[in-house]
Amino acid sequence: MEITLVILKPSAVQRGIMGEVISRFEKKGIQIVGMKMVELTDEILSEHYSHLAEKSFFGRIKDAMRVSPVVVMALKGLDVINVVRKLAGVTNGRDAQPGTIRGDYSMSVQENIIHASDSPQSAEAELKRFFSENEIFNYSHHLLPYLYA
Ligand code: YYY
Ligand code: MG
Repeated sequence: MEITLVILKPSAVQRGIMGEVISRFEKKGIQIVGMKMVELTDEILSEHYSHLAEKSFFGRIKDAMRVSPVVVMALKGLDVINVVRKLAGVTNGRDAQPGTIRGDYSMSVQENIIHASDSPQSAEAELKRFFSENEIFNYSHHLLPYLYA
């Protein structure tokens, strides 16, 4: 089992689609093992988007993540890092396939509804960045035998 980090960005909060997006993960059979609303700081965003520090839009995307609080989620499942990236769709909402979260809800690159970890290494670092150990829960998921049968 893997755990991945998802952020419901200000675009999800402002548009009032947090519930719909969370619902997609639940219906897929992904277990929510951590979830909270937080205001992100410029410091934590500089770390989170450090791979984009040289880009001209670095300041702009950090500001966009501070327009409102966000919801950070820890999601657990088999191969869940990959599965959630597929559910998210490609970065640009206009290119993302219909049926994906970005494909269904976004017409933008910046305002693309969710962040999702892109590898086991980034999932590990990102979960540590946004959650303390006691905020990630281990509980039995009664549907597990059916979900993965
Ligand atoms: O992992 P993913 O979110 O799909 O894309 P990244 O390349 O890691 O970029 C992070 C974030 O930055 C992206 O979700 C939107 C924003 N962004 C942008 O506003 N303009 C770009 N040209 C590239 C990325
Ligand atoms: Mg990324």
